[in-house]
Amino acid sequence: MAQIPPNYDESKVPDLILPDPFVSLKGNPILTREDWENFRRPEILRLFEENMYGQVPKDFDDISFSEVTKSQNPYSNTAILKEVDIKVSRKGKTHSMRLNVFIPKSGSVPFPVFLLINYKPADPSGKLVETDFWVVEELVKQGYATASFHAETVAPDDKDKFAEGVIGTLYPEQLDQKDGMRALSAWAWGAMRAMDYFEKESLIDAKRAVLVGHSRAGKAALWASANDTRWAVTIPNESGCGGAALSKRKFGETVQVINTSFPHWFNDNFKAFNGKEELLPMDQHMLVSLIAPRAVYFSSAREDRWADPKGEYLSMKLGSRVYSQIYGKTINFPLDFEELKEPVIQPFAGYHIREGEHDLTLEDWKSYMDFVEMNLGRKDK
Ligand code: GTR
Repeated sequence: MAQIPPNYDESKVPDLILPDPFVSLKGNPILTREDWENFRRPEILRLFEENMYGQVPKDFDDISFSEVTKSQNPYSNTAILKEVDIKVSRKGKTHSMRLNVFIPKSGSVPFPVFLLINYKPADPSGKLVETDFWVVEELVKQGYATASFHAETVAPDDKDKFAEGVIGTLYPEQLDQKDGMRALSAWAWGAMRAMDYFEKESLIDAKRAVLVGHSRAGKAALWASANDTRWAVTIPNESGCGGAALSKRKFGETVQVINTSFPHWFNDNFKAFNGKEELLPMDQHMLVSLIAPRAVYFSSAREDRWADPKGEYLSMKLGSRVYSQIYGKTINFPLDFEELKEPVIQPFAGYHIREGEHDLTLEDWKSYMDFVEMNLGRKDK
Protein backbone atom coordinates (compact mmCIF):
# COMPACT_ATOMS: atom_id res chain seq x y z
CA MET A 1 0.00 0.00 0.00
CA ALA A 2 1.37 3.42 -0.89
CA GLN A 3 2.19 5.63 2.06
CA ILE A 4 -0.20 8.49 2.62
CA PRO A 5 1.48 11.74 3.77
CA PRO A 6 0.73 12.61 7.44
CA ASN A 7 -2.35 14.69 8.10
CA TYR A 8 -1.93 17.80 10.25
CA ASP A 9 -5.27 19.35 9.34
CA GLU A 10 -7.88 19.04 12.11
CA SER A 11 -10.70 19.47 9.57
CA LYS A 12 -9.56 16.27 7.84
CA VAL A 13 -9.68 14.13 10.98
CA PRO A 14 -12.34 11.46 10.49
CA ASP A 15 -15.46 11.46 12.69
CA LEU A 16 -14.43 9.56 15.77
CA ILE A 17 -16.32 6.35 16.39
CA LEU A 18 -14.62 4.88 19.44
CA PRO A 19 -15.30 1.57 21.17
CA ASP A 20 -16.95 2.08 24.55
CA PRO A 21 -14.80 0.88 27.49
CA PHE A 22 -18.00 0.30 29.46
CA VAL A 23 -19.72 -2.05 27.03
CA SER A 24 -18.42 -5.61 26.72
CA LEU A 25 -17.63 -7.26 23.39
CA LYS A 26 -20.97 -9.05 23.67
CA GLY A 27 -22.72 -5.72 24.14
CA ASN A 28 -23.39 -5.88 27.88
CA PRO A 29 -23.08 -2.69 29.96
CA ILE A 30 -20.27 -2.72 32.53
CA LEU A 31 -21.42 -0.86 35.60
CA THR A 32 -19.73 -2.30 38.66
CA ARG A 33 -16.18 -2.57 39.89
CA GLU A 34 -16.61 -6.33 40.03
CA ASP A 35 -17.63 -6.59 36.37
CA TRP A 36 -14.88 -4.20 35.39
CA GLU A 37 -12.04 -5.98 37.22
CA ASN A 38 -13.11 -9.56 36.69
CA PHE A 39 -14.39 -9.32 33.18
CA ARG A 40 -14.09 -6.16 31.12
CA ARG A 41 -10.55 -5.15 32.14
CA PRO A 42 -9.09 -8.58 31.18
CA GLU A 43 -11.11 -8.44 27.95
CA ILE A 44 -9.59 -5.05 27.02
CA LEU A 45 -6.08 -6.16 28.03
CA ARG A 46 -6.40 -9.14 25.71
CA LEU A 47 -7.55 -6.88 22.83
CA PHE A 48 -4.32 -4.89 23.12
CA GLU A 49 -2.21 -8.01 23.51
CA GLU A 50 -3.76 -9.79 20.57
CA ASN A 51 -4.10 -6.93 18.10
CA MET A 52 -1.24 -4.63 18.96
CA TYR A 53 1.55 -5.08 21.52
CA GLY A 54 1.82 -8.86 21.81
CA GLN A 55 2.30 -10.97 24.90
CA VAL A 56 4.40 -10.11 27.91
CA PRO A 57 5.34 -13.57 29.21
CA LYS A 58 5.42 -13.63 32.99
CA ASP A 59 7.09 -16.99 33.59
CA PHE A 60 10.77 -17.62 34.30
CA ASP A 61 12.69 -20.03 36.53
CA ASP A 62 15.00 -17.73 38.43
CA ILE A 63 15.86 -14.07 38.97
CA SER A 64 18.89 -12.68 40.80
CA PHE A 65 20.27 -9.22 41.48
CA SER A 66 23.98 -8.50 41.80
CA GLU A 67 25.66 -5.18 42.37
CA VAL A 68 28.52 -4.34 40.05
CA THR A 69 30.72 -1.26 40.12
CA LYS A 70 31.32 -0.05 36.61
CA SER A 71 30.78 3.71 36.56
CA GLN A 72 31.68 6.78 38.52
CA ASN A 73 28.84 8.30 40.51
CA PRO A 74 28.27 11.82 39.08
CA TYR A 75 25.95 12.70 41.99
CA SER A 76 28.05 11.34 44.85
CA ASN A 77 27.41 14.37 47.11
CA THR A 78 23.75 13.58 47.47
CA ALA A 79 23.11 10.04 46.25
CA ILE A 80 24.51 6.55 46.40
CA LEU A 81 24.78 4.70 43.10
CA LYS A 82 23.93 1.04 42.75
CA GLU A 83 24.53 -0.61 39.41
CA VAL A 84 22.56 -3.81 39.43
CA ASP A 85 22.75 -6.71 37.03
CA ILE A 86 19.39 -8.40 36.89
CA LYS A 87 19.84 -11.97 35.69
CA VAL A 88 16.76 -13.90 34.61
CA SER A 89 16.85 -17.59 33.68
CA ARG A 90 14.34 -19.77 31.89
CA LYS A 91 14.79 -23.27 30.50
CA GLY A 92 18.54 -23.24 31.09
CA LYS A 93 19.18 -19.87 29.36
CA THR A 94 20.01 -16.60 31.09
CA HIS A 95 19.54 -12.97 30.08
CA SER A 96 21.14 -10.11 31.98
CA MET A 97 20.01 -6.47 32.04
CA ARG A 98 21.64 -3.56 33.84
CA LEU A 99 19.71 -1.21 36.13
CA ASN A 100 21.30 2.03 37.37
CA VAL A 101 19.87 3.18 40.68
CA PHE A 102 20.46 6.42 42.60
CA ILE A 103 19.24 6.56 46.20
CA PRO A 104 19.29 9.75 48.32
CA LYS A 105 21.97 9.76 51.02
CA SER A 106 19.67 11.49 53.47
CA GLY A 107 15.94 11.50 54.14
CA SER A 108 13.55 8.93 55.42
CA VAL A 109 13.86 5.35 54.26
CA PRO A 110 12.33 3.79 52.20
CA PHE A 111 12.25 6.27 49.33
CA PRO A 112 9.59 6.45 46.62
CA VAL A 113 11.18 5.79 43.24
CA PHE A 114 10.98 7.00 39.64
CA LEU A 115 12.00 4.45 36.98
CA LEU A 116 12.85 5.83 33.53
CA ILE A 117 12.83 3.42 30.61
CA ASN A 118 15.66 4.97 28.61
CA TYR A 119 15.48 4.18 24.90
CA LYS A 120 18.65 6.16 24.20
CA PRO A 121 21.74 3.98 23.85
CA ALA A 122 24.13 3.79 26.78
CA ASP A 123 27.13 6.12 26.57
CA PRO A 124 30.06 3.93 25.42
CA SER A 125 32.25 5.39 28.18
CA GLY A 126 29.69 4.26 30.78
CA LYS A 127 28.76 7.85 31.73
CA LEU A 128 25.47 7.93 33.64
CA VAL A 129 24.61 11.60 33.16
CA GLU A 130 21.57 12.39 31.02
CA THR A 131 21.06 16.07 32.00
CA ASP A 132 17.43 17.10 31.48
CA PHE A 133 16.40 13.76 30.07
CA TRP A 134 16.92 12.02 33.41
CA VAL A 135 17.00 14.64 36.17
CA VAL A 136 18.68 12.56 38.86
CA GLU A 137 19.85 15.57 40.88
CA GLU A 138 16.41 17.19 41.10
CA LEU A 139 14.65 13.93 41.91
CA VAL A 140 17.13 13.10 44.67
CA LYS A 141 16.84 16.63 46.06
CA GLN A 142 13.08 16.16 46.33
CA GLY A 143 13.50 12.92 48.25
CA TYR A 144 13.07 10.37 45.48
CA ALA A 145 15.22 7.44 44.48
CA THR A 146 15.50 7.04 40.73
CA ALA A 147 16.56 4.26 38.41
CA SER A 148 16.84 3.68 34.69
CA PHE A 149 17.76 0.97 32.25
CA HIS A 150 18.67 1.23 28.61
CA ALA A 151 15.99 -0.48 26.52
CA GLU A 152 18.71 -2.01 24.35
CA THR A 153 19.87 -4.16 27.29
CA VAL A 154 16.50 -5.91 27.10
CA ALA A 155 15.80 -5.83 23.35
CA PRO A 156 17.81 -3.93 20.71
CA ASP A 157 15.78 -1.22 18.97
CA ASP A 158 16.48 -2.60 15.51
CA LYS A 159 14.18 -4.46 13.15
CA ASP A 160 16.84 -7.08 12.36
CA LYS A 161 18.27 -7.46 15.85
CA PHE A 162 15.38 -6.92 18.26
CA ALA A 163 15.26 -10.65 19.12
CA GLU A 164 18.92 -10.67 20.19
CA GLY A 165 18.01 -9.99 23.78
CA VAL A 166 15.37 -11.30 26.09
CA ILE A 167 13.06 -12.52 23.31
CA GLY A 168 15.50 -14.81 21.51
CA THR A 169 17.21 -15.94 24.70
CA LEU A 170 14.35 -16.56 27.11
CA TYR A 171 11.17 -16.66 25.03
CA PRO A 172 12.12 -17.75 21.47
CA GLU A 173 8.74 -19.45 20.91
CA GLN A 174 7.18 -15.95 20.97
CA LEU A 175 8.78 -15.21 17.60
CA ASP A 176 6.53 -17.77 15.87
CA GLN A 177 3.35 -16.29 17.27
CA LYS A 178 1.36 -13.56 15.55
CA ASP A 179 0.50 -12.13 18.95
CA GLY A 180 4.00 -12.83 20.27
CA MET A 181 6.32 -10.58 22.23
CA ARG A 182 8.07 -7.86 20.22
CA ALA A 183 10.27 -4.93 21.27
CA LEU A 184 7.68 -2.82 23.14
CA SER A 185 6.52 -5.83 25.14
CA ALA A 186 10.15 -6.71 25.85
CA TRP A 187 10.88 -3.21 27.20
CA ALA A 188 7.73 -3.46 29.33
CA TRP A 189 9.06 -6.80 30.62
CA GLY A 190 12.33 -5.03 31.55
CA ALA A 191 10.41 -2.49 33.64
CA MET A 192 8.74 -5.35 35.49
CA ARG A 193 12.09 -6.89 36.35
CA ALA A 194 13.23 -3.50 37.70
CA MET A 195 10.10 -3.57 39.87
CA ASP A 196 11.09 -7.06 41.07
CA TYR A 197 14.36 -5.49 42.22
CA PHE A 198 12.62 -2.55 43.95
CA GLU A 199 10.57 -5.07 45.94
CA LYS A 200 13.78 -6.61 47.27
CA GLU A 201 15.66 -3.36 47.99
CA SER A 202 14.92 -2.15 51.52
CA LEU A 203 15.91 1.47 50.75
CA ILE A 204 13.17 1.69 48.12
CA ASP A 205 9.42 1.80 48.66
CA ALA A 206 8.14 -0.34 45.79
CA LYS A 207 4.56 0.57 46.69
CA ARG A 208 5.30 4.16 45.68
CA ALA A 209 6.93 3.53 42.31
CA VAL A 210 6.52 5.80 39.30
CA LEU A 211 7.12 4.59 35.75
CA VAL A 212 8.26 7.21 33.19
CA GLY A 213 9.07 6.78 29.51
CA HIS A 214 9.53 9.23 26.67
CA SER A 215 8.19 8.60 23.19
CA ARG A 216 8.75 4.94 22.21
CA ALA A 217 9.63 4.23 25.84
CA GLY A 218 6.40 6.00 26.85
CA LYS A 219 4.48 3.46 24.76
CA ALA A 220 6.35 0.70 26.61
CA ALA A 221 5.65 2.35 30.00
CA LEU A 222 1.90 2.41 29.35
CA TRP A 223 1.89 -1.20 28.23
CA ALA A 224 4.01 -2.25 31.22
CA SER A 225 1.61 -0.65 33.65
CA ALA A 226 -1.44 -2.16 31.94
CA ASN A 227 0.16 -5.56 32.52
CA ASP A 228 1.68 -4.97 35.93
CA THR A 229 -0.48 -3.28 38.54
CA ARG A 230 2.45 -2.79 40.95
CA TRP A 231 3.15 0.66 39.43
CA ALA A 232 1.52 3.36 41.55
CA VAL A 233 1.93 6.11 38.92
CA THR A 234 2.42 5.86 35.15
CA ILE A 235 3.76 8.74 33.06
CA PRO A 236 4.21 8.37 29.29
CA ASN A 237 5.65 11.55 27.77
CA GLU A 238 4.83 12.40 24.14
CA SER A 239 4.19 8.72 23.48
CA GLY A 240 2.03 9.48 20.44
CA CYS A 241 0.92 6.82 17.97
CA GLY A 242 0.81 3.41 19.64
CA GLY A 243 1.04 5.16 23.02
CA ALA A 244 -1.26 7.81 24.43
CA ALA A 245 -2.71 9.16 21.17
CA LEU A 246 -5.99 7.89 19.70
CA SER A 247 -5.15 5.82 16.60
CA LYS A 248 -8.49 6.44 14.90
CA ARG A 249 -7.80 10.18 14.53
CA LYS A 250 -5.05 9.36 12.01
CA PHE A 251 -3.36 12.67 12.88
CA GLY A 252 0.43 12.84 12.47
CA GLU A 253 2.00 9.39 12.69
CA THR A 254 -0.39 6.60 11.64
CA VAL A 255 -0.50 2.85 12.19
CA GLN A 256 0.78 2.21 8.69
CA VAL A 257 3.68 4.63 9.08
CA ILE A 258 4.76 3.29 12.47
CA ASN A 259 4.49 -0.33 11.33
CA THR A 260 6.57 0.45 8.28
CA SER A 261 9.31 2.38 10.08
CA PHE A 262 9.40 0.16 13.18
CA PRO A 263 8.06 -3.29 12.24
CA HIS A 264 9.69 -4.77 15.35
CA TRP A 265 7.78 -2.69 17.93
CA PHE A 266 4.30 -4.23 17.66
CA ASN A 267 3.08 -7.77 16.98
CA ASP A 268 2.31 -9.22 13.52
CA ASN A 269 -1.46 -8.90 13.92
CA PHE A 270 -1.16 -5.10 14.20
CA LYS A 271 0.00 -4.89 10.58
CA ALA A 272 -3.53 -5.79 9.48
CA PHE A 273 -4.64 -2.34 10.65
CA ASN A 274 -2.30 -0.44 8.33
CA GLY A 275 -4.53 2.25 6.82
CA LYS A 276 -7.52 0.62 8.56
CA GLU A 277 -7.55 2.20 12.01
CA GLU A 278 -11.34 2.24 11.92
CA LEU A 279 -11.29 -1.56 12.21
CA LEU A 280 -9.34 -1.62 15.48
CA PRO A 281 -11.57 -3.18 18.16
CA MET A 282 -10.05 -0.83 20.74
CA ASP A 283 -8.36 2.58 20.93
CA GLN A 284 -5.82 4.13 23.25
CA HIS A 285 -8.33 5.67 25.69
CA MET A 286 -8.99 2.06 26.71
CA LEU A 287 -5.31 1.64 27.57
CA VAL A 288 -5.70 4.55 30.03
CA SER A 289 -8.67 2.76 31.55
CA LEU A 290 -6.47 -0.28 32.28
CA ILE A 291 -4.27 1.81 34.58
CA ALA A 292 -7.13 2.69 36.96
CA PRO A 293 -7.49 2.94 39.89
CA ARG A 294 -3.77 3.80 39.94
CA ALA A 295 -2.62 7.29 38.93
CA VAL A 296 -1.75 8.23 35.34
CA TYR A 297 -0.36 11.41 33.77
CA PHE A 298 0.16 12.26 30.10
CA SER A 299 2.34 15.03 28.73
CA SER A 300 2.64 16.52 25.26
CA ALA A 301 4.60 19.28 23.52
CA ARG A 302 2.96 21.93 21.37
CA GLU A 303 5.23 21.48 18.34
CA ASP A 304 5.23 17.68 18.55
CA ARG A 305 2.37 17.33 16.08
CA TRP A 306 3.75 13.98 14.88
CA ALA A 307 2.62 12.55 18.25
CA ASP A 308 -0.84 14.22 18.01
CA PRO A 309 -1.05 16.14 21.33
CA LYS A 310 -4.81 16.59 20.94
CA GLY A 311 -5.22 12.83 20.46
CA GLU A 312 -3.18 12.28 23.64
CA TYR A 313 -5.36 14.69 25.62
CA LEU A 314 -8.59 13.20 24.28
CA SER A 315 -7.60 9.67 25.18
CA MET A 316 -6.82 10.85 28.73
CA LYS A 317 -10.09 12.74 28.94
CA LEU A 318 -12.14 9.79 27.69
CA GLY A 319 -10.18 6.95 29.27
CA SER A 320 -10.07 8.55 32.72
CA ARG A 321 -13.86 8.27 32.93
CA VAL A 322 -13.16 4.87 34.43
CA TYR A 323 -12.14 6.60 37.67
CA SER A 324 -15.54 8.22 38.05
CA GLN A 325 -17.80 5.63 36.41
CA ILE A 326 -16.28 2.55 38.00
CA TYR A 327 -14.34 3.80 41.02
CA GLY A 328 -16.55 6.72 42.09
CA LYS A 329 -13.70 9.28 42.10
CA THR A 330 -13.94 12.85 40.91
CA ILE A 331 -11.94 13.54 37.77
CA ASN A 332 -12.20 16.82 35.96
CA PHE A 333 -10.97 17.65 32.51
CA PRO A 334 -13.36 20.55 31.87
CA LEU A 335 -11.26 22.27 29.23
CA ASP A 336 -11.10 21.62 25.54
CA PHE A 337 -7.63 20.90 24.22
CA GLU A 338 -7.42 24.34 22.60
CA GLU A 339 -8.07 26.06 25.97
CA LEU A 340 -5.35 24.28 27.96
CA LYS A 341 -2.69 26.51 29.50
CA GLU A 342 -1.67 25.17 32.92
CA PRO A 343 -0.83 21.57 33.81
CA VAL A 344 -3.87 19.68 35.11
CA ILE A 345 -2.58 18.31 38.41
CA GLN A 346 -5.29 16.48 40.30
CA PRO A 347 -5.82 13.15 42.04
CA PHE A 348 -5.62 10.09 39.79
CA ALA A 349 -5.35 11.61 36.31
CA GLY A 350 -3.34 14.56 34.99
CA TYR A 351 -2.08 16.15 31.81
CA HIS A 352 0.11 18.93 30.52
CA ILE A 353 1.16 20.38 27.22
CA ARG A 354 4.26 22.55 27.21
CA GLU A 355 5.69 24.78 24.53
CA GLY A 356 8.44 23.38 22.34
CA GLU A 357 9.44 20.22 20.58
CA HIS A 358 9.50 16.47 21.06
CA ASP A 359 11.75 15.92 24.10
CA LEU A 360 11.75 15.11 27.80
CA THR A 361 12.75 18.22 29.74
CA LEU A 362 13.17 19.53 33.27
CA GLU A 363 9.87 21.39 32.85
CA ASP A 364 8.13 18.05 32.24
CA TRP A 365 9.81 16.44 35.24
CA LYS A 366 8.78 19.30 37.54
CA SER A 367 5.12 18.71 36.73
CA TYR A 368 5.58 14.96 37.21
CA MET A 369 6.97 15.61 40.69
CA ASP A 370 3.96 17.83 41.50
CA PHE A 371 1.57 15.15 40.28
CA VAL A 372 3.37 12.40 42.16
CA GLU A 373 3.53 14.42 45.35
CA MET A 374 -0.22 15.03 45.17
CA ASN A 375 -0.95 11.37 44.48
CA LEU A 376 1.57 9.56 46.64
CA GLY A 377 2.73 12.07 49.20
CA ARG A 378 6.27 11.93 50.47
CA LYS A 379 7.32 10.15 53.61
CA ASP A 380 9.59 12.96 54.77
CA LYS A 381 6.82 15.58 54.63
C1 GTR B 1 9.62 8.42 16.04
C2 GTR B 1 8.40 7.53 16.02
C3 GTR B 1 7.51 7.87 17.17
C4 GTR B 1 8.25 8.03 18.47
C5 GTR B 1 9.63 8.63 18.30
C6 GTR B 1 10.59 8.45 19.46
O1 GTR B 1 10.45 8.23 14.96
O2 GTR B 1 7.76 7.73 14.80
O3 GTR B 1 6.48 6.91 17.28
O4 GTR B 1 8.32 6.82 19.14
O5 GTR B 1 10.30 8.13 17.22
O6 GTR B 1 10.61 7.39 20.09
O7 GTR B 1 11.35 9.38 19.71
